[in-house]
Amino acid sequence: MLNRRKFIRSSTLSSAAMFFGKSLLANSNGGLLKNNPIVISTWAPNVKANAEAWKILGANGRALDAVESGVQIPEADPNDQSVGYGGLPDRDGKVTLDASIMDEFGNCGAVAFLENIVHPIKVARLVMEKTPHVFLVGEGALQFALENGFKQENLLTPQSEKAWKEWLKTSKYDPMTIPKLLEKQNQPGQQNNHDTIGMLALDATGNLSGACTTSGMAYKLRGRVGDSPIVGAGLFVDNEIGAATSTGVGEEVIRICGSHTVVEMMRHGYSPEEACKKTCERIIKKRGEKAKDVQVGFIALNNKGEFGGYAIQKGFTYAVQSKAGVKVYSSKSFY
Ligand code: SD4
Repeated sequence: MLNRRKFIRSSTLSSAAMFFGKSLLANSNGGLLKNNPIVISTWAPNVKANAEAWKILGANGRALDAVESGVQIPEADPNDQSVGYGGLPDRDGKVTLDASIMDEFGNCGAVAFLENIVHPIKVARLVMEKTPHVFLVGEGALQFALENGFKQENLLTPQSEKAWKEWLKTSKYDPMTIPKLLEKQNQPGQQNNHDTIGMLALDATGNLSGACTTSGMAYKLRGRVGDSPIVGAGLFVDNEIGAATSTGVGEEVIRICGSHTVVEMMRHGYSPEEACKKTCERIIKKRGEKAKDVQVGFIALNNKGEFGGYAIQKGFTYAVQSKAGVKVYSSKSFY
C-alpha cells in the first residue's frame, strides 16, 4: 500500500526541486505505484516534451510512442540550440544530428551524422522497425530518410548561424565554454537553450522505452558522433530492470558505456540515483583531473517507476511527469 503521507513529506523535503504545477507524490528515489505511467527527461525545459509524451502515456498508450512523440518537441524548436532544428552547427557551420530509440523488447534503432532532417528520432524508429539493422549514418541515413518520405530542410537558424560566426573568431573548441557562450547570447530567463534530450518512459502496462536526440557538441569536428545515438552509451533500456540516458560530453560517456553501466548498477541493486552516481564516479576515477572540466549527467528509471539522476558538475536538471503532476529536479553532483 502506498504510504501517501510519507511521499508527500519526502517531496516537501526535496529542497533542490522546483515545482511546475502540482507536486509529484514521490521523492527523487522514486516510489511511485507500480503500473503508474511516468516520463522523465534530461533538463528542466523538457517539461514541454514530457507533456507531449504524457498525451500518450496518460491515455494508457505505449512508452515507445510516448518517447518518440515527446522528443520531437525540442527537435522542432528553433530556440533549442542543442537538438534538431536550430541546433548549433559543427565547426564547418553544418548542423548534424544524432538520435536513438529503444523499446521494451530490446529492439533499437539509431541514426548519426544526419543532415537536413528535422526529426531524426522518427528516422531512428524506422531504422528499428523497417530494416534488419540498428544504426545508419550520414549519407546512407539521409538516403533512407528521403526514401521514406522525409523532406530536406535547412536546420541552421539565423540565431545559430550568428553564434557560430561569433565562435569562428576564436575557433576554440572547449565543451565547457559552450554553455557559458549560450548563456551570454540568450535573454535572461530564457531557459530553452539547454541540452540534448534523453527521455525515458514507463507505460501503464509496465513497459519501458527510451529516446535520445541531439545536435551533438557545438562546433565539433565534421563527422564527430557523440554518445546519444550509441545504444549502451547515450541510451539503454532493459525491461527486466530499467532504463538510462545521458547528457554532456559524449566522449566520456562512450568510454564507459555509460547508460548500460547505469542499468547494470540497478541490476545489482542500486537505486536509480545511486546507479547514476556510481557511473559518474567511474568516469571521474578513470579520467582523474580531466573529469574536473567535463559535465556528464545521467537519469535513470526502473521498472517499478523509481527514478533518479546524478551529474559530475552542478547545474544538471531533469523533468518528471506522472499522474501526480509535473516536477523538475536539480540533480546532485560530484563537484
Ligand atoms: C554529445 N551528449 O553529442 C551529447 C551532447 C550533449 O549536453 O548531451 N550535450 O556528446
